[in-house]
Amino acid sequence: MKIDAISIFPDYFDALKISLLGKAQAANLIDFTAVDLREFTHDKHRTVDDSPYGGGAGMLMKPEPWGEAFDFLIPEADSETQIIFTSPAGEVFNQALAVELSQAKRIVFACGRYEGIDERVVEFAKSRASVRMVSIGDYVLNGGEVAALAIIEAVARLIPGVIGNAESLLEESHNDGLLEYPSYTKPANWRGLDVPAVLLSGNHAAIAAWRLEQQVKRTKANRPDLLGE
Ligand code: JCZ
Repeated sequence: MKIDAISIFPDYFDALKISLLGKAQAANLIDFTAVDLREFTHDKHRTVDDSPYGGGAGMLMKPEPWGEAFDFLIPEADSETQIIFTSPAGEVFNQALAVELSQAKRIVFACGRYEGIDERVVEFAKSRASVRMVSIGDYVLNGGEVAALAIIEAVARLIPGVIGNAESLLEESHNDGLLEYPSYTKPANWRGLDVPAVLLSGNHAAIAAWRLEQQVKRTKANRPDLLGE
């Protein structure tokens, strides 16, 4: 999968060189490029912002550098490219969307800053590719880069070969919409805290029942919405 990001802070994406995603790039499973939006300006100060028509607080990203960045990355309409504008006003990201995006041939992330991007950029982007506005949750970040990183990690780990242990993915996928049960490793007693006895019992039916009970208890406490409550 080819992944690009347009940003005034391309260094944010250096994190993708670390760990599994770094290895996935070395193995050519994903090919990531961050482009600096300021490279598509022409004035001495490399200006990317301007004040909003109609008034209001703060600055907006002006459309012209975005248009040139899209011309560079997607010079003609491409039905195999997905453009994602990270935005608190987008549809909320979830695992189902991660699975859908993991099938894409190419994803271009448009990462805004300031109070966001001139809306015509979104309109224009639709003439080059399939466009979605995506939020990673109901809180406000300073820009779209961290949201894009979260989406990239969730999507990339679903690409065959990126995660060494395919079993992990399989186990995640049959969780029946419940949260994970709590897990423990050695030592059996740590700072006076015991691992639940059932996990040391060797009784696999009892362990499975205990884990399911824990999942339901946790889901009720932390995510009643998942139980329709
Ligand atoms: C651009 N501020 C892009 C996305 N879920 C979420 N929260 N905040 C964002 C976000 C904030 C931004 C920009 C300026 C995304």
